[in-house]
Amino acid sequence: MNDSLEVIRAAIQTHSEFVCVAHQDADADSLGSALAFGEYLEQLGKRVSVLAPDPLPRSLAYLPGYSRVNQEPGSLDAVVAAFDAGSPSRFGNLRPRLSSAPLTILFDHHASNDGFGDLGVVDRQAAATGIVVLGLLRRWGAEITPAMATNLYAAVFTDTGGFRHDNTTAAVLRAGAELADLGADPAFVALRSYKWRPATTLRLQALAAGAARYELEGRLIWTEVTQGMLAEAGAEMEETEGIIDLLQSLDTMLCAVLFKQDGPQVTKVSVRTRGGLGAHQLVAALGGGGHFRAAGAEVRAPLAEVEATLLESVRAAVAAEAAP
Ligand SMILES: [Mn+2]
Repeated sequence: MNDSLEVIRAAIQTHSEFVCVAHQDADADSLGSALAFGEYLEQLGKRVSVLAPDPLPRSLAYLPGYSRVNQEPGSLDAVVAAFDAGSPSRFGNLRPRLSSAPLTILFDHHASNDGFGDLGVVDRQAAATGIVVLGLLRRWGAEITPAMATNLYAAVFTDTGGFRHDNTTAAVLRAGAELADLGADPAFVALRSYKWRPATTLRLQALAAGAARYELEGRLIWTEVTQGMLAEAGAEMEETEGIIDLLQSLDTMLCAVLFKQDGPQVTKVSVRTRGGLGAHQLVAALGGGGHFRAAGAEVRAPLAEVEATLLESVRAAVAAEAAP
């Protein structure tokens, strides 16, 4: 779904109140894009609230404007601008706001995007939703403040894994440079994104890495985070963020899978791939989605059941792939 930018701009001009919404388990791409776009709307004289589903990750507290998130619910007549999700199911406790809003505008880059929303810009080639938003703000001649630049830089930086994933193109690096010129501090964003872990997170990472299984000559690596491991580390579920990065650093891996026991009947899955395996295809049978290299799912079933189901199909897919 790609509506003309003029149609979207006209829709923005005719409304006075907006709610900018990040997705469940918000990341810097989703929340940074929502905060930057919210600031742009305020430049236009709009009333703006920025919302994120509970729980809002504390690790994003460095994003400018974080303290305003979820402070003002906004009116039910407000237009909803939604960021960085391919399906309305990704908005957790805020999902009813999307269906009741007079107008929903979606900004996204997921390969699995199902075209929800009344209006939207979905660029499946974009490395981040932050790139989509930056493109709009440029086209519309917005004044990009240092706070907006920092939010968009954090969006682009983290959705490229710190400019390391294969979506790190020359154009993405130029966008990073442009945002640095506009006031983003690359060293500060890098510090807070990848070098700023509480001890509980390190302990949890050690437990999860220690429990990792290596299969098919290391082409498949997977592990789990159980409620017991969280208790042992003194950690919250949001601290699982970096574990999939540990798994996917394995030299031999074609597929890395992390299973998270969110509750007795709720299991979350993260998948990363190399080579010809599409991560979003591997999680499709679980109702999940995402990108070619990174995808996830949330399943209403116990941990052991989800592990058994997904690992069976993943083993078959990995076994059919040539070694890297
Ligand atoms: Mn994203």
